[in-house]
Amino acid sequence: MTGLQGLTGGRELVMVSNRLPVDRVVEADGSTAWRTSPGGLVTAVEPIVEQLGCVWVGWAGSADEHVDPFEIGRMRLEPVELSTDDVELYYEGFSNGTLWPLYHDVIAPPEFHRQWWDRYRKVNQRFAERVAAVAAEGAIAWIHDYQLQLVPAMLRELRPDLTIGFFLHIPFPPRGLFEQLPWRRSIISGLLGADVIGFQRVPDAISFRTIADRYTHTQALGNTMVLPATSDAPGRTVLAQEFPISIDAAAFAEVARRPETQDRARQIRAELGNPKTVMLGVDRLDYTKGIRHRLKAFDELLVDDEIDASQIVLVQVASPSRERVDAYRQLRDEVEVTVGRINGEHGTIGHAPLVYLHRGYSREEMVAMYLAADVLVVTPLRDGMNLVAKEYVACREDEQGVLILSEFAGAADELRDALLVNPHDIEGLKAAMLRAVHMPQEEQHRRMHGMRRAVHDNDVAHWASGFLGSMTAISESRATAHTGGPEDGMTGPISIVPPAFVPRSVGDRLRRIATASSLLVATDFDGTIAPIVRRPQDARMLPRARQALELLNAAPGVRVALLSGRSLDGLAETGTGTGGEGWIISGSHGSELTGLELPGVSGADGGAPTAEEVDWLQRVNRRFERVLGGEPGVRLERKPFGIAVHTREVRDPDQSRELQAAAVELGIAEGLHVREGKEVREFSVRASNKGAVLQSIRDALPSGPVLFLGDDVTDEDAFAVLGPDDLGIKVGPGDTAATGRVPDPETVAAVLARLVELRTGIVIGSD
Ligand code: ADQ
Repeated sequence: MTGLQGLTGGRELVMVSNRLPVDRVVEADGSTAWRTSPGGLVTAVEPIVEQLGCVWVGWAGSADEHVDPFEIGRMRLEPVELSTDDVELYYEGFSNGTLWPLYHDVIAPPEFHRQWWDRYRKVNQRFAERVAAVAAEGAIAWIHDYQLQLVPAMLRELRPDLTIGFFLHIPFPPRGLFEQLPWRRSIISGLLGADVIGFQRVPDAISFRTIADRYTHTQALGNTMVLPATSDAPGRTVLAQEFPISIDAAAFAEVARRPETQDRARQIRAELGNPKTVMLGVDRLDYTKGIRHRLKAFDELLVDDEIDASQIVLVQVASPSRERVDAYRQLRDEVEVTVGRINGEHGTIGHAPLVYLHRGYSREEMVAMYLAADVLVVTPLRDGMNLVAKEYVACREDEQGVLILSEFAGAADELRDALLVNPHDIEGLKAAMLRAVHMPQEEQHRRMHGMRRAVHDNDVAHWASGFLGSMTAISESRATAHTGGPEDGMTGPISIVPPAFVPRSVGDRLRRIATASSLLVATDFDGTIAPIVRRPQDARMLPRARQALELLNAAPGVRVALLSGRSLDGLAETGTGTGGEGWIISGSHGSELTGLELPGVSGADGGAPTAEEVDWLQRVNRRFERVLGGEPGVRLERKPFGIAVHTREVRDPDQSRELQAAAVELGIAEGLHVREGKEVREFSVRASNKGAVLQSIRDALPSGPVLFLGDDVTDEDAFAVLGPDDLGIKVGPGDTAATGRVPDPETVAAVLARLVELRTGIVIGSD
């Protein structure tokens, strides 16, 4: 894994989690040592801190014990002490007896006790104080998981100089469940102390924003929550969105490639009696993981003689977890009785169809097990992500093996080529197990190939850079504000934080392109120079951005281009004009163009769709109108080459997503090109994109660097065509090919104003 170094902009990184990422082990000679502890959080985060170095604040794992700070590799560990009562009330009680079941679809009934809550608050305060005491000036504090949801606000109170991020590793519940929590308002306010709040899946983030909207005085603008100023705190913004976590896929693949790992995998199969099929389950022994359902399906297949007990083995690795919590003790008893019963009924002296392992293993042994397994069965009833599924895929360089995956795991969003199951549907689960056992190698190959690409493209470095990148963009804006950087003079008083200062990293690169003899300044419209608003027709370009673009276009050697997904007519609706100021304007994702003659791209008054395209469009419009036209909140926008389905005004986020999915199905059935945007799905009869049109525009102009700014996924096509001398600036969070990032349209306006100043010497004030 490479490329993380620049991510914190030289600031200290402080990780905060309930447990430190290490366990203390007693060696054979009686001495003690620290070993990395198993678990999702550690697996994901370890490779990041190995590269970046960090301070890590957390509990060392044993109650009533004081442990001095110590160092391992590039980590300085700062233990927080917990008493026996703290463990019982804050950890086993409120964290694992209230929040864990509540956030996992109430699979077990959550208990609400005021005493637990009271201790949760106190322990969170202790964590916040500890971080406040050890963090360097201006550090980035990254707080993890449900045990510490109050820490962001508590820490902000103590250390307003820090940039604070929070990542929730487990699901965030739907509103109907979260509202049961007597302390719901406090939890939301606690989280809103962060600058960035990350969730595993889109529905988690949507649910949080909806609830925050309802219970606090915040307003959601897309992924950003706007907190108004109060008498003792300035207004500020909080980014709340999904950042799906992943693994260090290359590191798993490397272990899998080692000859000794492959030998061990063969040995494991031999130890199991070389059965025809090895199935594997790997989970913390937790009631959310669907182990009971898995065993039930396996048992029924054996009872019905659908699988042959002598030809198959299910290896269930169940790592010990929360053994002092009642629900976990009961689960362990139940699983162990079931395993004994199944083996008693179907085993022979030399062969047991179920192998149950209740202990932790090294990374090498885990990988050997993944390689030995023909089928991995992952059946949680609810799971934030599930890294085991991704690890299995990362290890299977042979592109063999079948993954059965619950649709209720976050990983199901990316691993679409798995055999997706609803674990509550035992018949469906049995069918999937049978399919897996009999799946032809060709099909295994096809599915594994797709999944491997997903895991490698979105590895943990992507996750970390998305999350840290968002925090750093905010932190850089602040640092410039505090130290009065060179851009200071061009911005006026600003009431909302982060203020529109040009991040230093972007400022340096702007300086490089500003003096080129020819310069193309190209920008997206919505979300980039015009803030996102609920009704698309209400969007307006920020006056400061407009003024800057007009000055740039008037400057010798500079051309300004606007590249929008909107049609040219749709842009005109926003008062942007269609080239009156001499700008190059491209609409409909590159299908329309005005202000420059290009072959193959239609102008505002020429190059209309062909007769065939017109017929196609009419049919498409009729179908979309019939299927989606009557849905409340859906807006259909006819475009010269297609149709856009806007769902921003659909009130229920679940329904909005379903409608988007329905639109995509319809579009695919009609053979249209589909493009995903923020709460919009666009369909076009022509394949065009912003990258292609940007390339054509630059080819038609004198050669020189290009500045491109954009916020949406559709802008990635344009970032992708930029070269090393160009500058791409992504607005807001999310994966990107752009090399620069700013948090919001106000900062885009500041960037453009800065460019005007560098190029022309004219200083534009703030709006
Ligand atoms: P977990 O519930 O712990 O994590 P998961 O994502 O599956 O679940 O991670 C488990 C990790 O522990 C994997 O890396 C696995 O290899 C390792 N592991 C499991 N059993 C082991 C054993 N016996 N020996 C050694 N290693 C073992 C929480 C959330 C998840 C989310 C992660 C990360 O519940 O939904 O994916 O955090 O955000």
